[in-house]
Amino acid sequence: MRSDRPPNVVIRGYGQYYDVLTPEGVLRCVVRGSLKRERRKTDIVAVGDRVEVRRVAPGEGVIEAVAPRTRALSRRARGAEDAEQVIVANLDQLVAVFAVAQPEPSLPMLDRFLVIAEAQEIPAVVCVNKIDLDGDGTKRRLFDPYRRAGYRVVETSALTGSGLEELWSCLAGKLSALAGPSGVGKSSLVKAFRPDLDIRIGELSEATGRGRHTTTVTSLIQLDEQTFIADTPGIGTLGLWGIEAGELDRCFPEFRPYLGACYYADCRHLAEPSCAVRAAVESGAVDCGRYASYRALLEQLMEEERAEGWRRSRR
Ligand SMILES: Nc1nc2c(ncn2[C@@H]2O[C@H](COP(=O)(O)OP(=O)(O)O)[C@@H](O)[C@H]2O)c(=O)[nH]1
Ligand SMILES: [Mg+2]
Ligand SMILES: [Zn+2]
Repeated sequence: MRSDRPPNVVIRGYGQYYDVLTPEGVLRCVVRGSLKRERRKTDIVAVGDRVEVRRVAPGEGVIEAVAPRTRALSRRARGAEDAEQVIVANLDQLVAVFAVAQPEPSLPMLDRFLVIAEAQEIPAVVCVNKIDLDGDGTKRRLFDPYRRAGYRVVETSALTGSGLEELWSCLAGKLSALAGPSGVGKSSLVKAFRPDLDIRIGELSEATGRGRHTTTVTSLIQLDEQTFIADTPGIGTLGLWGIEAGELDRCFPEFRPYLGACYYADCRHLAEPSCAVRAAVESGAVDCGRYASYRALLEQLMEEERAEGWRRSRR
């Protein structure tokens, strides 16, 4: 693909149609027939893909080719027989947004997002918003374990503008997905960078606002020529699919220095003797809240694996 001009980026998908941002504006595109006939274990085109398009009419085009993806955030089935469903292609990082208050932060949910990012090898950043509600500075301390685990933690207030420069330095030139519960200020942060856009503040996402299952639509918001935010209501519903119980420990970066040191090579760090991870928790080197999340997620994965083994045995 030519690199002497800004590439065309898929910013939204609607069934068979994709909106592609080109230097000449947005084109509503279909996918070339011969591309569709290639058998692939992944979506042919996804939001975030860099593509070659041919304009066929004003505002309309055909996607002729798709550049190889650097990485993708996807829904994966555990079995290799099912294709993955790409949520965002070429994602540079996941930004997990939580508030110090209103709503109170759910650290187990943060841990889940971080595990999903680690498992899919997507760099993750934590954004702690609404620091204007943390007058005495105590609530933001809740996020210290994440700094110690090696994550970048950016403190912001979309209300006062505090920390927005640091957040910008972390977003600039990248495609980032914002993930976080509703009400933490994701839309407000995006609006702070693009006040001209019609971004709704204080609205429930479609997925939670309606009492039924809705297909989650991902779209890209352009902050500047090379900076994009993926508005992905779907991340909240991402299961831990595709993660095996035995690889969960690696998804906690601060556990990694200890992983070779347990007595049993396949130690799950529960009740096994001479467990280096548990020893690190007891000495305070590993945060006990993070370890509690590990146990809860492991429990869930082992439960899923048991259920799956049972289903398979009945086939
Ligand atoms: N105090 C305070 N309120 C904020 C901040 N950012 C957003 N809000 C408010 O929090 C509510 C939810 O914001 P919104 O951006 O819609 O959150 P989203 O659901 O994550 O997109 C709105 O009433 C915002 O005005 C902040 O930094 N400080
Ligand atoms: Mg919002
Ligand atoms: Zn262990």
